[in-house]
Amino acid sequence: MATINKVTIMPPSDGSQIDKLTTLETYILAEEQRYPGASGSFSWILAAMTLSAKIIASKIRRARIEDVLGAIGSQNISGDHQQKLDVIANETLLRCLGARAGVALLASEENDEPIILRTEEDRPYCILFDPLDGSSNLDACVSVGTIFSILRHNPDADPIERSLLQPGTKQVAAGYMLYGSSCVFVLTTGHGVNFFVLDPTVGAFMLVQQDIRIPDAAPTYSVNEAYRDRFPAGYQRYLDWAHTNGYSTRYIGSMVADVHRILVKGGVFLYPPTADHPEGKIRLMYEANPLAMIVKQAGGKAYAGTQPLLEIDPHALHQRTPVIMGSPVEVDHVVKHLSVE
Ligand code: AFP
Repeated sequence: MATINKVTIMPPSDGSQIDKLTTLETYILAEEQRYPGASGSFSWILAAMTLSAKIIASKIRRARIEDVLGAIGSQNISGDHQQKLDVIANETLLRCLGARAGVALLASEENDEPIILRTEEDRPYCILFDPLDGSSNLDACVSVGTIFSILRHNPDADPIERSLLQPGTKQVAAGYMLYGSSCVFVLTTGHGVNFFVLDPTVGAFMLVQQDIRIPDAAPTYSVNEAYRDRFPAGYQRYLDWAHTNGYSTRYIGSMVADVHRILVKGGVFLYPPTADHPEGKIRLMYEANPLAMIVKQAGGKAYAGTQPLLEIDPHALHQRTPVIMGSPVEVDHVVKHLSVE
């Protein structure tokens, strides 16, 4: 018999390791038992995430029928053209999370400023999220996802919004929901990475893989190679090396989907700086940091150029960062090419 903390799981009769009857809610309650005296607010926050995921997943499935595809004509602070579903996903998360007592601050890619909710609770949390990563792909029915990062609120932060500006190493949990051919919820609370899939027939996320490990190596890179001439020389050297060493390329254009594929199959995701965007495109606080925590917890690596990504000391909520993350051997190949003069 396997145990998830104190929850005992009966082995399935077909000899496989997981009975696929452990829901995300069961898992969260079992996690809570690690911390005697826990108030339960963290579990309520994760329950709000699963509710949001189910709502957003159903909206995406019905998007063409309900005529909520396409842009709304405005841009967010990062300059992205907001899609109708960006707004719907953002409102869903703000409403579900905003109602939870343990949430002090919320920050979203779609809101210029963070939302200060309540800071008087005992040990409250800050939650940062990208409601719908890859949303410019929605019209083409490509996988998109929600990415989130959870930090402890720092009551000494002055002004209070500075509580959000903590390095990725301080994250207490991170996860993503991927709305693809199945709806996936990948979560780490700092003790490995667990993988859940929404069973639409019962309306619950079921644990399908515990402590998922990223393959050490796989000859696949994921980058928008059309920008190659605008990348710094080290990245171009890496691409030349990959071309002559039998590498293959896969690029979806939704980072959450690209990183999920790499988590499962191995490889490396790159979003380098370019001549016109020296900081790269990916947002540090609610895209790169949470995905980097997951990749690292699964045994992978994550860098911003030659600097460990999770160690970046943030200076702004919407700041961008270059990204290299994935299988440890593949990340090392890239970083080695950056270091050569
Ligand atoms: P959107 O959410 O606006 O579609 O942007 C997605 C994203 O931030 C990230 O998920 C992709 O990896 C990246 O942009 C793709 O950017 P390029 O189109 O420049 O390759």
